[in-house]
Amino acid sequence: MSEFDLHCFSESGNSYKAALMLELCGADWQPLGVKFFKGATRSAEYRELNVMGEAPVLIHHREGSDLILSQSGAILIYLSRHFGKFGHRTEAEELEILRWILFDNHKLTSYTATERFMRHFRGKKGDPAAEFIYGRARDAWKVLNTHLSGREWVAADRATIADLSLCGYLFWPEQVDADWNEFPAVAAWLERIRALPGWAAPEDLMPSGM
Ligand SMILES: N[C@@H](CCC(=O)N[C@@H](CS)C(=O)NCC(=O)O)C(=O)O
Repeated sequence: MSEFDLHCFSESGNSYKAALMLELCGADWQPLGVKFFKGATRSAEYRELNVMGEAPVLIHHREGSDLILSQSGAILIYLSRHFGKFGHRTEAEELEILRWILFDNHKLTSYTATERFMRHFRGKKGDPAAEFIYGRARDAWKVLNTHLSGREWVAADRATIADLSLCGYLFWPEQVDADWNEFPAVAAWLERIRALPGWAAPEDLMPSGM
């Protein structure tokens, strides 16, 4: 049995955040595929595991009691504490990391994942609601690009879980309809993340949810 199980699927950037962290930390982990596109997260069994009906869900098999945790931000914080990697060194860094994880969950990932789902997976390009959400995603990419201009990493002088959270959907430029040439600081930052030892693409870490 692996030390960590991750309920996840390869099309899920939120799952990817946790999977990438596990991989970069050299964890003993295995993906447990969620057939999201067949409605698996809506089943009673899955809601028993996670009342929110979302992937990812991390299970840490520990002596005595297993930990079951959802929400990629909470999972990243837990894993960074557990492995002593990609975390903060000062209180200011801790708050800066949290600030960017909250921005990611509220603005960057939420709009990017939703416009990708509607426009790429559901073919709703041109639909006013989808275009509105796409505009909001682009606004969040602009914020990230401005922040990263003149700096290498989001929240510290090295990669942290803030970077791993924000990049969750950004290695699919065609699917999210982004031309990173328009956002050069984001493009350079994605290349820095790609160069981290152990980096792997979502499809290399997790099975498809189709
Ligand atoms: N804020 C959550 C978002 C998780 C999320 O929305 N996961 C998607 C897959 S990427 C999901 O399972 N959605 C199911 C649903 O919304 O019904 C996180 O960061 O883990």
